[in-house]
Amino acid sequence: MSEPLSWQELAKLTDWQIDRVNGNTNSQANLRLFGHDESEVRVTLYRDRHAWCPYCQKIWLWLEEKHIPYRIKKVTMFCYGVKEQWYKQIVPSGMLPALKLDGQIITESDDILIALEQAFGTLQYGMNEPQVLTLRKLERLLFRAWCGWLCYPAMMPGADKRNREQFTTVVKIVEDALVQTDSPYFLDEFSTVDTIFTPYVERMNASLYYYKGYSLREENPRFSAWFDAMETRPTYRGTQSDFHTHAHDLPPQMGGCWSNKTKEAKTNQTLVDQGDWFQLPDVKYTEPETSKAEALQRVLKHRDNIIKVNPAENNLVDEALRCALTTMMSDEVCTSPKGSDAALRYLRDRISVPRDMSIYAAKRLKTALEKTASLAGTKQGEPIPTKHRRDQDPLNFGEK
Ligand SMILES: N[C@@H](CCC(=O)N[C@@H](CS)C(=O)NCC(=O)O)C(=O)O
Repeated sequence: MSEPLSWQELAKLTDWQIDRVNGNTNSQANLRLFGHDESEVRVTLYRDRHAWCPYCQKIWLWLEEKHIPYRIKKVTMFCYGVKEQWYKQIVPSGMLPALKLDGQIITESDDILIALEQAFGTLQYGMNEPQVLTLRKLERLLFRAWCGWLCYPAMMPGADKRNREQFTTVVKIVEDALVQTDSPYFLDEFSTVDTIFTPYVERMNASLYYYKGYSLREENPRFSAWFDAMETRPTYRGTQSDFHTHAHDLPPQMGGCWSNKTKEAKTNQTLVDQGDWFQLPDVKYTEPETSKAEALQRVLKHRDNIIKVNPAENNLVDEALRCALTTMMSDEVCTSPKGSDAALRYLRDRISVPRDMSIYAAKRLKTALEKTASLAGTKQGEPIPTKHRRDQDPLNFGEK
C-alpha cells in the first residue's frame, strides 16, 4: 500500500511530449506544417473544440493524409457551451466545419473537399468520379439505416429486429463494396472515400455496440479488415475516438439514442462505462509504450481545472487524483480518501478521446481511476447528461 505521490514527484515520472506542428496527427495542434514553412499556409480549418464533430473529422483526416499545411481554429459546438461570437461573424449558422482557403470561407464538408481537391489535387480519387459518387451515396444510405435503428425507441413488437435487419442489409452492401478490390480500403488504395466513411462508421461501431449489443467490427469481416487497415495509419490514430466518448456524445447530437435493452447491450454498456476497457473492440493496434506517460502528462497539464470542475471538495479530489495517478504509474495500490469514489468516477466518465488524450492513454487512466475508486466505495459520479454536454463546457478549461 503506497502513499500518494506529490504533484512534483508525479511530474518526474513523465517526459511525454509530441511535436504538435510537424509530428503525427494530434488533437492539440493549432498549426500543422508537415515540414513546410509557415508562410506557405493557405488553409485554416475551423473545427470543433471537442474533436468530436464527424464532418470535421472527415476534413481533418483529408488534410493530414495530403500533408497540406494548415491552421486550426477551434469552435464550441452548441451542446457543449456558448458558440464564439467571432465565429458567428464568419459563419452565421455556427455550423462546423468551415474552411478558409486563400481568404475564401467555404462551408459544407463535401464542398470543402471539392475546393481542396481543386487547390491541392485529389486524395487518389476525386469527389465526382463515378466510383466515388456511388460510394458516397452508399455512405449516406448506411448513415440513414444507422439512424433508423439507433435514434428511435422501437416500441412496437418486432421493431428492433426490423430496424436491425434494415441496417445489416445495407452493411452487407458495404461489405460487398469492400470486397471489390484486393485492398482493405474501399478502392484499390486508401482514398478520399475512406475519409468519407470513417467518421460515421466509427460512430456506428461504438453506438451500436453500446445501445444495441451489435458489434459492427467483429461481425463483419470486411469492416474488420477495413478498421485494422485504418489503424495502421497515424492520421487515423490521431483522430480516433473511443466507445465511451461516442456513446455519450451522440445522444445530444442525434436527439437521443435508444438502447434495445438486450442482454448483449446491457453487458456492453457495463463494459464501456465501468471497464474493463481493454476488452472493448474499439481499438486493435498494439498499445504504445508511452500510453501511461501520456495520460499522466495530460492530467498534469489540466490538473487545476480537472480538480475545480469536479463536484467534490478540491482537497479531496487533489489527493484522490494523485492516488489514482500513483497507482497508474507504479501498479501499487494507493488508498484514496473516504468519499472519493464518486469524485474519481466523475472524472473517469469525462475523459474525451481524442480531445484529451489518445485511446490507450484514456484506457490506462480510466483503469487507474476505477481501481482507486473501487477501494473507496461503490458510489458513481453524477450521471452524464443526455440532452446536452455542458458538463464539458470549454470555458471551465480555460479555453477562450
Ligand atoms: N452538411 C454539413 C453538416 C455539418 C454539421 O451537421 N455540423 C454539426 C456538427 S456535426 C454542427 O456544426 N452543429 C452545430 C453545433 O453543434 O454547434 C456538412 O457536411 O458540413
